[in-house]
Amino acid sequence: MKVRTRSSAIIGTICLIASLALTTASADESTAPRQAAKVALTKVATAKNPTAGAAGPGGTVWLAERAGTVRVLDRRGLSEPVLDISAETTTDGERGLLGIAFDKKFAHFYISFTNLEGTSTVDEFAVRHGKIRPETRRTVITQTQPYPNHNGGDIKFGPDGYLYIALGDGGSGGDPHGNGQNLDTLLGKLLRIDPHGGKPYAIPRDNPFVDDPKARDEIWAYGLRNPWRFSFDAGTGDLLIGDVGQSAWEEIDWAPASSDGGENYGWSQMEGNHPFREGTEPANHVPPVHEYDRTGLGCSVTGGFVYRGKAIPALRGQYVYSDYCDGTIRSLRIENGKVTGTHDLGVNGGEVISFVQGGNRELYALDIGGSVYRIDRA
Ligand SMILES: [Ca+2]
Repeated sequence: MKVRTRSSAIIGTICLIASLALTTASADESTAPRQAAKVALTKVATAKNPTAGAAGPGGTVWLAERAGTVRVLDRRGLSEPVLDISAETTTDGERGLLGIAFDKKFAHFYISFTNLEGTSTVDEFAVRHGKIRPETRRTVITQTQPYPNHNGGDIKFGPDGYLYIALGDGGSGGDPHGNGQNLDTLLGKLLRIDPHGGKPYAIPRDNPFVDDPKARDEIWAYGLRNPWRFSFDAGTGDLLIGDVGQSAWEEIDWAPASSDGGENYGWSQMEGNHPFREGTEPANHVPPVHEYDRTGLGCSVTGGFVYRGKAIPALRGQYVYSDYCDGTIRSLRIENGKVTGTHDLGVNGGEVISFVQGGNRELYALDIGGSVYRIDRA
């Protein structure tokens, strides 16, 4: 296994669990009937604690750095910051600039960060000719946070053109306020809003809880602990969520593109397929499509993307993901909502904090230590 260096508290504290149980990465690929795709990691840039990225206009890849800067990666390399909110965020706990997204026409750019009070915040900027217009900045949505961890923070536009926002359960440990199952809070949820349909945003009329007066209308799915990274399959529109576990089970959740929303992924009654503490499995629990324990494959899942690029034909259609504590790049073959193959792709991206899908649908892996890797065919 690779040697881990923890050169700074910043890097150490972003780990999404209370205790780091680093164990030998002895792969247990018990259901790998087919040969894994052969891939290589090509280091294409060095950023400062990159946390997230998004495909930008003109074939660029935009990268968020945790302390609050955004840089643009193109053929010439990584730019100077095109946005700097470092005076408005902190990097204690699991805080910082945690997500970025463009809408489909690259007309607006969104940032997701914790502000100086620790409040989760999504802001919007207009974009003209590939450049952010700072004077157009406005806040779309905020959510106060009771603790500095489990902020979620990923943001993505779905195939339906709506903005999805992942929020963790509020933090501490064990979901002390029961937010995961409480439909009266946005914590522990995946939200779905229309940032263009109203000010500050509109609720899509077909959101699953708009007719339930006891539930927040923004909620798309619930029962999530820390849905750190999620994505939509660029081929099918299916939703995949990497939900970080408490201390036993890391999980990948899945919903088909045809879903009407409202999925209950179980937390904090369930951790993966297992009752959490004395939890009772909810009748509507949607179990993970994949889970793994802490005996070898890691301790904090980093959700990725279904690979829809051209460079690695053998990987096409597989879900690529990793684990922050382990760093091995892995893939799942998922057919009709069932995992039919698990693969260790044989490369290690370090402390893999996020994946980015470029405009050409090739994938990048981000090491919080700074390395930006493109996943290539070996
Ligand atoms: Ca779950």
